[in-house]
Amino acid sequence: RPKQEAVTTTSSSSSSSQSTEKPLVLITMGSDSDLPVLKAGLDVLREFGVPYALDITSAHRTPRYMMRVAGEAAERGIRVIIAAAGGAAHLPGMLSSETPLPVIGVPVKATHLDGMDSLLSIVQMPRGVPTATVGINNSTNAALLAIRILGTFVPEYQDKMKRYQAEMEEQVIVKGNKLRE
Ligand code: RP5
Repeated sequence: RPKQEAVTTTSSSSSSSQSTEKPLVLITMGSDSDLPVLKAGLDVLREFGVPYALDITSAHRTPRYMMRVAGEAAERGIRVIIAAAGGAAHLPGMLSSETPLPVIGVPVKATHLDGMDSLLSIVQMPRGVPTATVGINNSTNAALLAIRILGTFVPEYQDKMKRYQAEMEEQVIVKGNKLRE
């Protein structure tokens, strides 16, 4: 079985940020070498108190396991999948093809092509298999988008998102005020 990050072991096939709560977001990646890029997004999910599961599901090295995880995600109670991959980044799209859940792809800058290969591999999906795509290495936005999706049916997350946006606005205004002084 593919290696998993040692967080808190749950009864599922992955790990969760909160052992008592069922994960709502599955964060998976093509390789453990993608994990540093996902760190910022994991921090955001923790900040918002969103239970998540982590996994490694390579489209090329573990295709059968990847399809099994995708096929079982919805019945496990997962509501959004975040998938990071670099190079020929087929993971997010393949997950999308096997699950009815929203999938957010994070292109990872893993090669000499500066992540453009990953970005184009993820964003250019055929009609019928939508896969949201954030900027190269931008796991922060992947997590924030996942929380916005959860916020459509969990008021707590939408309230936290409103506060996050208000704080962000305030910080920029304060910086502008300082520049104008
Ligand atoms: C992709 O190949 C992974 O998502 C990773 O970004 C890249 C390199 O993987 P490793 O060779 O570091 O395992 O499948």
